[in-house]
Amino acid sequence: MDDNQSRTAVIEDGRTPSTRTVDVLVVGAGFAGLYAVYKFRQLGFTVRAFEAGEAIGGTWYWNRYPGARCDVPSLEYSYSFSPELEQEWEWSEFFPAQDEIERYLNYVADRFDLRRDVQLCTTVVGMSFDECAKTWHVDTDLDDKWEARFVVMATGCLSVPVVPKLEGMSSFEGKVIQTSRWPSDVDLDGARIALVGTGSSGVQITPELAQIAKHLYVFQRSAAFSWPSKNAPMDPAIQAAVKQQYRDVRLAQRSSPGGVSGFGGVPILDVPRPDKRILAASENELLDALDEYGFGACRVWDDVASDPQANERAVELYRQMVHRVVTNTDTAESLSPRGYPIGCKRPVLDNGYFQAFNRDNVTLIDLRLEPIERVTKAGIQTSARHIEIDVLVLATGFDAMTGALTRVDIRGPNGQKLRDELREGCIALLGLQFSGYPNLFTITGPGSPSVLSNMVPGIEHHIEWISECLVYLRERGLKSIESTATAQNEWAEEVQRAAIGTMYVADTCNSWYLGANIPGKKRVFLPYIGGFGRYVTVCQEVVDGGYAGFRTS
Ligand code: NA7
Repeated sequence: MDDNQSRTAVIEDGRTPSTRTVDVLVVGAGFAGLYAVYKFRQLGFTVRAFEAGEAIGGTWYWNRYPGARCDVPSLEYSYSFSPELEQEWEWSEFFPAQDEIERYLNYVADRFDLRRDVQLCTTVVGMSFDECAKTWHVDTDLDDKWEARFVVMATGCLSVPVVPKLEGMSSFEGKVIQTSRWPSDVDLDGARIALVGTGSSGVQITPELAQIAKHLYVFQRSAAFSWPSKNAPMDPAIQAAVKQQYRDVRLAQRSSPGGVSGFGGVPILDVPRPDKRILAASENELLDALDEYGFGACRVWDDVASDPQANERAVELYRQMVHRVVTNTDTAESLSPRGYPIGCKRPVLDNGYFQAFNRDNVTLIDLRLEPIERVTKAGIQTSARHIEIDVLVLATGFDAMTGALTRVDIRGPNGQKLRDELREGCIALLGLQFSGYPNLFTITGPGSPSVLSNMVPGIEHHIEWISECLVYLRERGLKSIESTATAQNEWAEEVQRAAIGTMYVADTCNSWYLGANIPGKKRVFLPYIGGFGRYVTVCQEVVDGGYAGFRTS
């Protein structure tokens, strides 16, 4: 970083001509990778981002399935680093759809001339740290070699899809499409479609597929908790008002529990603040709440989040609401969640999910009653029948938070592999850095609020923290920084402690936050739930303490 030009020249002059050098190598070109390029470049570091996709956008490039939409208000799910950008960009809907976010990111890339430092269609496959040179050696699938003093993994939290092992899948003669790898040129009009998976992706795509399919079969393993998103076209008055007070909005985000300021409103939260106990409520009060707030009724009581008995009472209310909406009693019963609490998995926001099951061309297959035996060349054989289909859509989730890190062969100075440590449930100090892997940073990694808060402020905060750290090192002539094992372990304990008593870690809860959707993945609660605001304070205290918990050299 001190004199990159001459280092590059020396290297190209003789020893390893194909090795190229930058100060900071970034993996990924979504929200995080793009801002990293902007920020590090602005501070005078040379930077190169590698992106496996054919275009920028990360999550919002890959997840182009019909109905894909963010569950954070658009005015808040946006960069804060440029006041000009904040004013220029006009959001068209309250919750932004995939294509609008992708357009936004492309606009940002052009607006700040970021593309020249982003290399597309390139997968980083491995990296090892040279202790003497304090440098990472990085390999890509193009067989080119890079050296970088610092590596920033901007690889996303939900970027490695889970492909279920369904017997006979290779014999299927129709199309198989993963929602997170949705092709741009597919036409499903009039097709017989099987959809497997009813998390956010499955719930969002169901009403869309229902409108075009000859018949849609939704294969459900667990019933989802989903709430009507109440999405609407952007109100110009709200957009103008938020733009006028964007600095306050951003400050409020950084001190809030979830990285959302609430300026401009959040329609889904249009219920009174929970301040009463559901266990103390009468049957009439419950019914009144259901009449008034519908699916939102279960959010009105404050003991639901912490008391399993109260939670079950709220789930029962939720089930009653499903029965009110879905006309077929058996289908409604299958769509009614059982066996795990509200607040265990990420809540889903939908746009007519339950209503879709009232259509004649939509059938729910409850896998608890009718499991899949195998996929055949023409369809799916369940324990009860053979269903002929043309297309199999998989909305079966991701190896969340650590999947993209374990896919790269990352080796520390002694040859130790990060993927082995992640398998054991290792959590990064502040979700930013793993002990034993100097100069390697993770954006919104395990141990940070990450997926529990608004990702964009979380990403910006991490990149700004890392940039400040790199400047600190540069100003002092230091070449490396590494979290200590002690500090990392203490933080990992704090991350687990913070989740105790929440439904996220209830005995009956099996979610991707806990790695429970991946066979063999250690059950550890990966994100930090102590609140984004509190986390920002902790990170600042570490800096103020001269990078307490980190070792520099
Ligand atoms: P999720 O939320 O992990 O959902 C995956 C769904 O796929 C879920 O319903 C799973 O059932 C189901 N699944 C997974 N494997 C199978 C098999 N083998 N058979 C049947 N069903 C299966 O992923 P999404 O993509 O929907 O959402 C991920 C996040 O993206 C979301 O939380 C938002 O933050 C955005 P299960 O519940 O495990 O029984």
